Amino acid sequence: MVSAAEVRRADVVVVGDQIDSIGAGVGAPDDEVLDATGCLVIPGAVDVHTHMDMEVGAARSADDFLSGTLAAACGGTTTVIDFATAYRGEPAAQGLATWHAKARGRAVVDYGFHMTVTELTGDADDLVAEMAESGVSSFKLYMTYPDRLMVTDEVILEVMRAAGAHGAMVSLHCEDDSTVASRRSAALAAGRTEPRWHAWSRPPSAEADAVKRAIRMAEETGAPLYIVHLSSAEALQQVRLARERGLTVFAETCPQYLYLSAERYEDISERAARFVCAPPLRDPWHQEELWEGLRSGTLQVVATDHCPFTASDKRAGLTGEGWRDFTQIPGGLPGIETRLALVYQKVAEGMLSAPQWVDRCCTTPAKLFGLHPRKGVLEPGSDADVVVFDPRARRPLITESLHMKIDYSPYEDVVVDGWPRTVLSRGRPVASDGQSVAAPGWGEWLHRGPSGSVAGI
Ligand code: DUC
Ligand code: ZN
Repeated sequence: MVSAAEVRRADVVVVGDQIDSIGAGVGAPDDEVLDATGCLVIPGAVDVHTHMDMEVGAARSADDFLSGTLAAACGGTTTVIDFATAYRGEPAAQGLATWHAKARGRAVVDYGFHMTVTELTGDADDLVAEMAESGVSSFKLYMTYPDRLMVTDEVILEVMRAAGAHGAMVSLHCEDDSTVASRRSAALAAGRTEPRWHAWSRPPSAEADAVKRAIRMAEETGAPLYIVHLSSAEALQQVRLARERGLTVFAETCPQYLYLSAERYEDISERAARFVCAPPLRDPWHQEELWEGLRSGTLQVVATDHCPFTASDKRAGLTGEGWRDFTQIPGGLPGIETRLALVYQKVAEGMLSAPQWVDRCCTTPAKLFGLHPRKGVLEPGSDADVVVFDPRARRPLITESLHMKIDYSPYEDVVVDGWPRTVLSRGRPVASDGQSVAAPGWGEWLHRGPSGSVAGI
């Protein structure tokens, strides 16, 4: 059994939908037994960054709450937190209701929502209090995408102040939009339309500048800050400096930034567009820095930013009529099914410890987003979300072996040393040997409280 603290030999007794007891020789003679000999038994993984069934221009992320959570289950993820969005002119409660309707009766594992705020029409305290009552204790704000999502620093400061006072978490997409906007215009004016110019228009310095600004605002307001999808060494350095100063700043990275690089944009075929995401993939050397950030604890979480598009959706672009330049390519990559195994790969290679793997993929995300101790740990009283992970199950991450609604895999050339053999969600099998045995609607919505125990993370 692997926890965020240790590896030990133990039996885990599940009664109903919860963990009852853990230890050597616990359990009764007539209990049904799931033999996990030779496997690692870990808490169900928690993915705090997904975009299911999300409209982006004429496109829509390919996985809905059924297919996406089914794929999650097959890959060992038993809790997801998706981003409900209140678009401009829409009350937060309405955005939340829309996302409830997308997920209800479809999700096969438990799920919660963050609230994405795209404007502030009333009092930030009222918004945060209303969402807290509705079970949403985290907010996401964008420092880029001026057309639909970006908010001003004034709005960020107001939401931070209110969130800090209510124990809620503020997540920020950090890319400095003035840099992005001027580089975009320059590239387009010069007729540079290919995907590689997408990466050029969103350089690491734009991410680092925004991270620095975000940290300054968190310091000013005293609110905890969570930086989503950190992708570059320069941004990582800003997080490191802030944490060394004792600020309550957390950051996640994603498998695409750990495994893939900007070389993908050099592909002259249409394949390059499949790797368009924001922030973009970076030069290969950033990957080592990010892994080291995870190992040392400067980065606390691996989440996915799961936002898949099919090859034809990427081709059709945001207009639906074929993209004419990189600004019209829907951004996002699939990842909800492959995260746990891709991070475990570095345990197999000796770079991370097994407890660090569990910590970054299961325990800390649950703690930061108000789900602990119900999720993210195997302890008496926690939900019986259990993964029996077989470290001998080699698996090529090819499209045919995955359940995400995609017709290409970003990790076609990767073979991982380990895959979940059995996955339980609240005591019930939802995946077995990489195949789904889940029931649509089994997943329950999670009414989340304040983040609580973030001290020491
Ligand atoms: N970036 C992406 O690439 N996809 C989804 C949202 C985002 O910010
Ligand atoms: Zn995202």
